[in-house]
Amino acid sequence: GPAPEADGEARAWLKRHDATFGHFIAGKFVAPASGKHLATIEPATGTTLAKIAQGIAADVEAAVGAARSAQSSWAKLGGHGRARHLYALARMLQRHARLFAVLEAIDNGKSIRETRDLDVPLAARHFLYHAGWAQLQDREFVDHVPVGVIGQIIPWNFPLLMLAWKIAPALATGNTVVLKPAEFTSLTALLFAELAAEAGLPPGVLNVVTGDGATGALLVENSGIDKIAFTGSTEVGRLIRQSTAGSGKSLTLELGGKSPFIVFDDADIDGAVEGVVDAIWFNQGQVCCAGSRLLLQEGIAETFRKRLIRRMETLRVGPPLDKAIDMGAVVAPVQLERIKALVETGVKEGAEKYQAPGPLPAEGCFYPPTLLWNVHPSSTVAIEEIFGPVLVAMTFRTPDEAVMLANNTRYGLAASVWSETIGLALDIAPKLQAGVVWVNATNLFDASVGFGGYRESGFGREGGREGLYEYLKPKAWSGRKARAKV
Ligand code: TXE
Repeated sequence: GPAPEADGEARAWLKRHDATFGHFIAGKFVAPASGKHLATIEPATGTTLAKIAQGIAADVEAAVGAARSAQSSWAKLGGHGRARHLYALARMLQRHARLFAVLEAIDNGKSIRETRDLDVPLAARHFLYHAGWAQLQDREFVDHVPVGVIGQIIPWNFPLLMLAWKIAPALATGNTVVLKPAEFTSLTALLFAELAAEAGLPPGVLNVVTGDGATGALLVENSGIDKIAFTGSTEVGRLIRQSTAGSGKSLTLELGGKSPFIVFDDADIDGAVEGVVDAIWFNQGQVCCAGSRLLLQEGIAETFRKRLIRRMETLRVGPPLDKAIDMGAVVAPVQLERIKALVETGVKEGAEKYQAPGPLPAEGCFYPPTLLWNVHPSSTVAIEEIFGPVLVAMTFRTPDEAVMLANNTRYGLAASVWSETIGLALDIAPKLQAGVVWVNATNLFDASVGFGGYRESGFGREGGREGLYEYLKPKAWSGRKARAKV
């Protein structure tokens, strides 16, 4: 196969920082107030990649203060001025695309093909898209003002892309940000902040405070924050909702999912099999909108199972920098253990287990593409988000039954419908309780489309026009001269 992607530039960047990082506050790295660091592990090898700062209240306070000081001049810069910065951030990502792609692959465990072709270009696209909105802002949004200082907490599955989803709309609309990346994957956020400052982003507009969940909780509780935007687990989302209740802070939550992938008898089966590969084995299944529940109409179930298993035989799991692999490593040992335990439960509760037979690397957090067949809708694995490369399959007879099974979840993030009958697809799509529905497709993301969930998948949207309003406050104003005669 092709040679693995060279990691020299990423290693050199780590070395330049002695593989030890402070927080990024007011335009520069600062040592953590606690003096304490956390190790961040390379999931494919289990070795320590770098040490990141453990943020405490003093760090959060300093970052919020820097964001507060920067906010009014950032807002006064106007839409056009901010657009220039957002374009510069997009160009910065494009210029350093390879460095970001390699660092992300090493830090997260995901494959270089994905970081190179999806994570980094989609992140750049997000800044370009929001630069466009920023330019329209001075005229199109005159009855809106920025929310202010935004605390943003992101997960480890798409570290750079989630950074982009969070900060691009916030900055475009005149807010400043304190970002808390996930403790497993903080490196691309730190690199981004450093290069953003070099690209001329004013100090304090983007601050990065690293640390674990305790640091995140301190950010949520900080009284200088006007809004929290969170992506992560439903459990933590619930805690954040409780702790912001009554505080005057606004909140958006993008949480877990258990999204249905519905295949009707008349679907293009090969297309749908490829769709499944994308839905559940992309990013090791660590995707909030992963199509993790396969619902098959009875007439094609057996054919589908055979073709899917044949396709699984071709999937390769291996080191993230190997360009020939289909799946890299899971993010951390704790996630690997969680996946293993849930699969065991699934089997105990009656599922048949199929796994891709390809070899796994001897070291590191690797788990094979897995199919659990004949899963009962009330089985644990049909209900819980596994957040790994594990697909659970069940069958249905009628379209009504498909809708009922699909909606039989506390989540409501995404859904995917496969049928060659347009009338059937158009009938089913509106009945699905999900914020995003794909027809004969899956896992499509675009900066211009609002993404977000219903029910326990959270509220608020990222991307599109609706995503902008999450970072704007309506402001009705009038004066004597403006008052209309009645
Ligand atoms: O998520 P957490 P974890 C789901 C998925 C996964 C499970 C556990 O099912 O298996 O969650 O993952 C910060 N106050 N998803 O534990 O803890 C944390 O530091 C404020 C789905 O890693 O939610 C990190 O930055 N912040 C999901 C971020 O929250 C807190 C993506 C997310 O971590 C905090 C990730 C607290 N009390 C996990 N506790 C998706 N929907 O995309 C933690 N954090």
